[in-house]
Amino acid sequence: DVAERTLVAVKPDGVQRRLVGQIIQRFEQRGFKLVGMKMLQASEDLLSQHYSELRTKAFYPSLLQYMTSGPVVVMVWEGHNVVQTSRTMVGPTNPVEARAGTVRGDFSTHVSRNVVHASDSPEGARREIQLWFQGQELVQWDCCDQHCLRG
Ligand code: YYY
Ligand code: MG
Repeated sequence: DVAERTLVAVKPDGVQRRLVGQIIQRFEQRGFKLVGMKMLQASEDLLSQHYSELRTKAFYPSLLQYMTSGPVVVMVWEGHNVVQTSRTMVGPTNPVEARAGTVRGDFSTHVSRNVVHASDSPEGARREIQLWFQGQELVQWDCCDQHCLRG
């Protein structure tokens, strides 16, 4: 029985602005467990699968252009209610609605440069994790504090 997992990605603007460390730190300090992480230049093919639900939107071409403009850092985080909690930590899609204290509320102003991705549902997370990671890239390990955190 595997605990809930979610996919979080630092988008090209977040990598360029050297925000990777601060974003990882927020998930670590919240109490989630990192079970996969890599940096890559995502292909248009991968991103078109990742964002397949958005392909009819007007912003889709520029979204793909932006997401392929540089490397991303993709992570899988595990823990109790990690999908919903991560969405709360990341904040609303449009930074104008994102409160200080959220990643988008602290680091972004424009919806097209909103620094991070986080899966929006457990089913979406499963789909996205399979898309971005090979099974053997995910690490099962015991975190020494997991009994305190009920992770
Ligand atoms: O899940 P989340 O990233 O918060 O938003 P989605 O509705 O899934 O859209 C994905 C991505 O598309 C968003 O993070 C930025 C971009 N986007 C945009 O550029 N302009 C919009 N009006 C809406 C979304
Ligand atoms: Mg989304």
